[in-house]
Amino acid sequence: MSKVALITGITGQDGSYLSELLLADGYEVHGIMRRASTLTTERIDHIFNPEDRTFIHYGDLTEGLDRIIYRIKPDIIFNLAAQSHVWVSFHQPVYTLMTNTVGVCSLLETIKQAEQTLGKQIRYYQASSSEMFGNTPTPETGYTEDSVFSPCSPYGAAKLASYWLTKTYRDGYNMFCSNGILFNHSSERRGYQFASRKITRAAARIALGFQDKIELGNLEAMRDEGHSRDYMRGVKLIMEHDKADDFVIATGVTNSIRQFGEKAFSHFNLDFYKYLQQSEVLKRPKEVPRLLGDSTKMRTVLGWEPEYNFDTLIEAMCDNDYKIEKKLGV
Ligand code: NDP
Ligand code: GDR
Repeated sequence: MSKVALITGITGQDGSYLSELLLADGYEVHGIMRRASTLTTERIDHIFNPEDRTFIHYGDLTEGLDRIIYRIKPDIIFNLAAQSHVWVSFHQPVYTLMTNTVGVCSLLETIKQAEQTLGKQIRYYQASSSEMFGNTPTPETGYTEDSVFSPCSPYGAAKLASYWLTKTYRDGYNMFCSNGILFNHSSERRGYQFASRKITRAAARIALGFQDKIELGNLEAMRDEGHSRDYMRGVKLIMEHDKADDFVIATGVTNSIRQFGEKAFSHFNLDFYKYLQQSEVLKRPKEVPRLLGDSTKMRTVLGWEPEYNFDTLIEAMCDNDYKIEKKLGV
């Protein structure tokens, strides 16, 4: 019989890649999706077919997940849903905490009760973030699972509370609850509001003559950026491991947003600085200056290796955006 997986945040970047990996491995995949006034299933339309082990349920992290869990009786839950935008978290801090922390706590509590009622173990994955390291000085070889946390945004603080809740339920109730501490990852499916995708899309549009400038905030922040598909392979390994634990997933290389911009624009033989406008509004009250991850534990314990690097990630994103924007033609 197929294992039953439930994914919150299935309409997001990571949810779509994870669904593909789980389906390829024989899982029955259920996803939770919010009602929206516009279509949000673009990333998963190609895989969802209720006649073939894939199901969508309307729900929200803050309400009603118990009904779905009792109905589908999952073996494993991947909690990827979040208000995932750091800049937005400064503008909507209470909402961010309601979703990213209170939502997580009520989900863990529901799982605890459901394990007893249903008489089975339900594995739980928490999408933790490198934003939790915040202002902790970056170790030479990168942050590890043992580094000190020092978040500096409502998003980072909310994710850190949920990281601790996940550990608390693991240690306190002997539940299978694991944290993946994932560093930045983008892809051809990255949301357009994040710096990486905003840059590759703008570069493609400028190359096509559809746009004439790009507005960005802080260019000096450094990020360790990988590809979402590689990272979701890692998440699956974390959850199929024989014991619940916490793992850092990162490439081990860091670059500034400035370097990302230069590389993406040079992919189209464009000079980044000719089109750049700097905006104060896009800056944050507090910024994480330099993120670099050390994923030695992932590599040695679980045998994980990323396939993409900084250059191949940017190439893939630029080529994909060029294709999309050319087809749109405006
Ligand atoms: P996305 O922003 O692409 O996706 C977020 C998903 O969460 C969407 O499906 C969104 O639904 C859903 N969602 C948001 N709020 C709620 C809610 N209240 N109830 C139910 N669903 C909700 O993020 P990613 O796929 O990039 O990231 C996945 C997770 O990993 C997030 O938790 C993020 O914080 C975390 N993370 C991401 C990293 C990255 O670099 N990508 C790094 C470290 C952690 P909708 O489509 O309706 O908006
Ligand atoms: P981040 O990603 O905050 O690292 O969170 P984001 O792409 O939003 O910012 C990266 C860096 O770029 C700078 N920046 C801009 N950012 C955005 N969004 N828009 C701009 O116009 C812009 N100009 C400059 C930012 O100041 C920042 O330094 C991502 C999310 O996926 C989180 O969910 C995840 O937890 C972390 O990565 C790890």
